Parts: sequence; structure tokens; C-alpha cells
Amino acid sequence: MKRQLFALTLLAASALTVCAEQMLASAQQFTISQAGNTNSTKTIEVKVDRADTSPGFIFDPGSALEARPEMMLRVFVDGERIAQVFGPENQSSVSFNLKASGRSTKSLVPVRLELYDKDKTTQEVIDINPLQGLTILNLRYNPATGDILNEQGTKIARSGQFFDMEGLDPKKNATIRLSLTHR
Ligand SMILES: [Ca+2]
Ligand SMILES: [Ca+2]
Repeated sequence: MKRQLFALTLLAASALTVCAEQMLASAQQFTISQAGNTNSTKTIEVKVDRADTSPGFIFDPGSALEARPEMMLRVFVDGERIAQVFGPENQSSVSFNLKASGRSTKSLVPVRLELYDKDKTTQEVIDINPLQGLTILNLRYNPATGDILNEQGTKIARSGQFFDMEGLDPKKNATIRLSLTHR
């Protein structure tokens, strides 16, 4: 009887140990998933103040006035288009005063801006990317740090501050002023 009781006690003790180990393991898993959690949804806000081309550029044939572009701006957050806006006809400079937002769970959120000279039948890209060979902007926004990175992973701006991006194409370029932030 005494031996049976001893065995039962051992059994109970080992069961407790197993139980405690399982609890510890699940607690560790919980901690890891908390620490590695980058999946919370963020709302990324994109503001585009304005875009300016050089008045001397000839976007269209015709008079000096007609030579100016008809700007169209598209903005994407994490692959989803959040805005498409048009400037007035024949304007070298357009105040977009655009504010649009999109959602993402990514730790580096892709933000894309495309600027075009949009006519009835043609749609020509206007270079707003200072990197050689690139015309549209494919930026990355880091909600954890507030850093804004270019296509090469270089930090180019900070969250909540307006910054300028200037295209280098000698014929069709513009400087665009934008800011990114999140909530
Ligand atoms: Ca025009
Ligand atoms: Ca045009």
C-alpha cells in the first residue's frame, strides 16, 4: 500500500512537471509571437503638395501654352491605388493638395507615385525619380522607425516631413513634393 502510494505520488509529480513544461513552452511561444509581431495593420497617409515642371519644356506640340502638360497623378499604397487626380490643362505647376491613405500590414510598406502627361489618346510618364533610369517612385515606408527609403534602400526622408523628389529626364521631368506618415 505504501509502495502504491509512492508510485502514485511519483506519477502525479511527473504529470505536474509535464504540465508545467507545456505551460512554459506555450508561454515562450506567446512571447516570441508578440516580439516578432509586425502584422498589425497600419494606415499610411500620403500627402502630395504640388508638382512643378520647367516652364520651357515642350510636352505637347503647338503654342507655348499648349506645350505645357496635362498632369495626372496616381498614388498606390501596398499595391492598391488610393488616388488618381488630374491637374488643369496646360499647367507647368499644379497644386494637388492631395491627402489619401491606404492600409498595410507590411513592416516596409510600398508607396508608389506615378505622374503623367495625360492627353486624350496618349499618356506619357513624367520623370519624378532622381535615380538614373527610373521615372516613377517606388518608395518604402517603415512605420516602426518613420524612415522613408528609395529603391536602393537608402533613407531619403522622415515621416511627417515634406520632401522633394526631382526627376532627371532632360525632356519630361518634374519635382514633386510629398510627405508620408501613418496612424
Ligand atoms: Ca498641353
Ligand atoms: Ca499633354
